[in-house]
Amino acid sequence: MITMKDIVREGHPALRQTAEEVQMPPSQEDKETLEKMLEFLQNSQDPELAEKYKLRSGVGLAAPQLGITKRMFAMHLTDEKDDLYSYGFFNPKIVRHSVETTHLEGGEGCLSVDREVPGIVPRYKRITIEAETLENESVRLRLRGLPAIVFQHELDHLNGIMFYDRIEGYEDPYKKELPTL
Ligand code: SB7
Ligand code: NI
Repeated sequence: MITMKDIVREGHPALRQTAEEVQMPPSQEDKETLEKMLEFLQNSQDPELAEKYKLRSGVGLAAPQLGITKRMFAMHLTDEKDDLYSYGFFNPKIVRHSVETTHLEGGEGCLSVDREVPGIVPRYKRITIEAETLENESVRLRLRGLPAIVFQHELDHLNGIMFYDRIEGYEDPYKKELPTL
């Protein structure tokens, strides 16, 4: 099973790379990785398992966070209506989005970031997405609210973007320094 030691942290190059498309149909190995990612999220939200294995609670996990630069991520959360959004996505993309933006009042966090980074992270309020699922289905979904925010946070990981890159005026302390001459 995946635990916190499998998750790479800031400074790891995988978090700054553009991930590669996953070949369809996915290999058994890619499917198993994505299944384990979804399982990690479920475990991390189970108080007993989280305590037992010292897991930080997460609603999303992208393959680059395991050092795997492939375009796949898992999300597992319920929205304000208690509808469950539990998916493993291959090659996800946003095909349409609102002009209107939203953000989480308390900002965002990341399992690859071991510190609090305060600040507003603007996200599209509504998105239409397309992806291949773990169940080998092509889906087109409309997301809003928290599921839309999480999808955008995870999609950013596939493009080497960290949530704080979107905070106005924030400087990345892990940004590669230019060698001093
Ligand atoms: C707040 C937290 C997340 C997404 C959007 C807002 C997910 C945190 C876990 N991850 O690091 C997933 O990449
Ligand atoms: Ni993250």
